[in-house]
Amino acid sequence: RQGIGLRKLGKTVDEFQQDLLSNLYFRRGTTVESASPRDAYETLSLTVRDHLAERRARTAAAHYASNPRWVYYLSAEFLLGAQLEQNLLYSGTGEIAGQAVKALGRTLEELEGLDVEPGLGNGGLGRLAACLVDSMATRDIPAVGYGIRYDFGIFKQSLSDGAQAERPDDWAFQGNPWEFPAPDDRQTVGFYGHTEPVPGSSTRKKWVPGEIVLGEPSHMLVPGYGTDTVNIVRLWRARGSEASFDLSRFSAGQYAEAVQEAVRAENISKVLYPDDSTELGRELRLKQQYFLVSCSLRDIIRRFRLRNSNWDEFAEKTVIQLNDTHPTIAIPELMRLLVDEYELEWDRAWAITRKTFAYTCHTLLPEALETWPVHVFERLLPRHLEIIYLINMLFLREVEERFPGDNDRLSRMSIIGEQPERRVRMANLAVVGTEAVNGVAELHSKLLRETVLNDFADLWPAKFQNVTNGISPRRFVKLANPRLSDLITESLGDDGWLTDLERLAELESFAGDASFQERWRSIKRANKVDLAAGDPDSLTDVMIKRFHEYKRQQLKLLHIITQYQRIRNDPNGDWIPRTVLFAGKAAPAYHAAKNIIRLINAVGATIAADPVVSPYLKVVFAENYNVTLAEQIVPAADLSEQISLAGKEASGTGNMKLALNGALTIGTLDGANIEIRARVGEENFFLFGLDAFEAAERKISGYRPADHYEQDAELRQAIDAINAGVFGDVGHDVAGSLLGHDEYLTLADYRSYIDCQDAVEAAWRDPDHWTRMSILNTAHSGFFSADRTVADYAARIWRVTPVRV
Ligand code: 26Y
Repeated sequence: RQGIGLRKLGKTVDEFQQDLLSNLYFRRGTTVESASPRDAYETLSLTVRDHLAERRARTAAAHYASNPRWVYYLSAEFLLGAQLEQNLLYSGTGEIAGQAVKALGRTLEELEGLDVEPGLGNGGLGRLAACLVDSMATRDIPAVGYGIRYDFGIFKQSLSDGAQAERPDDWAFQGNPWEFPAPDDRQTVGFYGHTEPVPGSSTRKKWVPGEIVLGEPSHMLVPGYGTDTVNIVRLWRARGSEASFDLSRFSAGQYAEAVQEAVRAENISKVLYPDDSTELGRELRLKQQYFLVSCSLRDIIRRFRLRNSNWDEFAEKTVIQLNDTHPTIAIPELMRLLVDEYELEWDRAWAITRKTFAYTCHTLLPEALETWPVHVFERLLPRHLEIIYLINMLFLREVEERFPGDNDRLSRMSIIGEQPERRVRMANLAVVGTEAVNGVAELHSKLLRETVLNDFADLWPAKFQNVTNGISPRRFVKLANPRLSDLITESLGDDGWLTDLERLAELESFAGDASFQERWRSIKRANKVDLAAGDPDSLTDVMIKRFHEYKRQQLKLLHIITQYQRIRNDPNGDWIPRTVLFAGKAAPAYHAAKNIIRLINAVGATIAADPVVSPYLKVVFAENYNVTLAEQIVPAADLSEQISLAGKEASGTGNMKLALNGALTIGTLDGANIEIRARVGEENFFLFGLDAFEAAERKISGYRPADHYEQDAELRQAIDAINAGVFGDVGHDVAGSLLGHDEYLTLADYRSYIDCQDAVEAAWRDPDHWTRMSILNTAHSGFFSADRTVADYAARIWRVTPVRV
């Protein structure tokens, strides 16, 4: 603290209360008597924030002094989750804050209920970004996350007659106490326009943009756990310049026209695109991407120049991680800045650029690979297209040298695709312009090398790596599951596992202990009571993730219908009560996924109305799945559904959260499921279905879903029930697509899945056996800490060393 010369922040309840009062008076501008709950929430948040801000100031001072190598994590999405509870934990003020707040007539729980999570992401990729910045801070890695401060986050989902309805998410409507605006660091971003030659130079060009937009940053604090480091996530918001307001039109009464330019500018950061994994190719999205990249690179360069002057040091001091291809225009943008603005030679600029970037791929789905029509690019970013052409020409020359005369290879590898129209292939650009490329689970990285990026792996085998994803144990165990956390801490003797998650292996010695098992079960039961989704003694079976056909919620649905029919056919059977809990959003334009949601709710309603089946089977759809809801569901789950078609789910991270909290997985050999199974033990994992190789074979050899329908009576009865209208008139489309193409081999895996669910029930009948398996899942999930993920990136891709504050 001496370093930054501050007075002490409150460390006792009394002092904390003093700080609350001064914040209430001086920053909130109100009094105890007239304070609303919102005032109390804001005041508490500001007071907690001060504790982190003090550490932030010391972190910034330490970083400035050591002029370290920095990691910059560029991501179009950050799903940070609610901030208050996390920041109480990370600042160590939870205890005194609770008491101080109580003395003022409020409770922490009440105020935490007012904390709105910034939904600035769609799903896995956005949440991964949040877990990684958490772990970078925890590991004392100098890092900044860069993203977009969308006015509207991921839409709010509700059900209306069982169908998904969407409402806008104006998340900061009442203000956001966690964010520090930094208007002095605003940047100017150009779009459109044309380029002009620069006399005397063959590579440099002058870009004259046709539109100028301002980027205003604000940042959120990202504290490390158990260390003093506090990093930041810097989020950009688009604004019109002063000149974008047309005063003369306004004076003439043309109010809409007077602001139209400003509105156009501000639309860039207006809303998060709600599509997960399906590329739409809207110009505004490309604008968002360039806006993020342009603001962030200028900020990175500004920060570099605070302590350095030689461009040859740039790549030593900087590594920029691209979270999927969304920020890939950073590659031509850095070239433009170095060549056109800082006047470096092309080859020198290219060497720096290639060494600076690394790229993480999160998909294998062809429809998720971003490509932009050349004409869109040319209009919006004319100079960048020229640079891409030059990068491509030089790159193809390199390929031609290695593989002379192999024209097919050249056209596959080209950054510009020609068929059916000319498009810029962002993944190709990302591979060509980076030092390292990684997938997010072993299988995914292998399939990237062997399929989608095979030609590139031939050319540069050493560039390709795997870094298996991970999750924050602080958020997804400590905060989400306090009961389990307390038991673990008690059993291990200390809470060091929170930053050294492999220590959970020490739980193995308790797995067979009857009284420990009893406590384990009672915690799970209490978590189910809290969740209140169904009978706490029923098997709580959860499928929580975005709705997508490749994830196969429709397969889970076929199992539910089969179970429903079995119970109806044998009402006096020895049935195991089960609560099936779904949660997840479908992209608003993804009709097939929305139909699956409707059918789930229709089936759920039919079952609820059936007195024979409803004692044994309940289907719940929890609306508006987000990080906060995940934190409530995950600790209560008995069974984790990870049933994507093998070869389609890059990794999955919900699978890790659930296993870590003692849910058993029923899953395919896909993504990180494979690594979970390898670690928790195959006897503690319910495996079914085709593997990725078999799935690909099945497709090639002419898959006929009707064969399965014809040969499997239970399957036929389930589909016939849908078509006969047993669940109302919804479901024809779902059944039609299953019997028609069944793109994701749902019917091929049906029998194996049903039989595996029977094995789940057999295991559930023996509570000691089940509990033992549950304990072993937690004990052997330590590998899936994002701290390990970050350590892998740091050692093998970033080559950064920690800086202690
Ligand atoms: C280009 C646009 C349509 C787009 C927008 C969002 C494309 C993709 C996405 C989001 C992708 C995503 O969330 N992918 C998930 O990333 C997780 C973290 O690596 C993986 O665990 C998960 O398997 C993968 O689907």
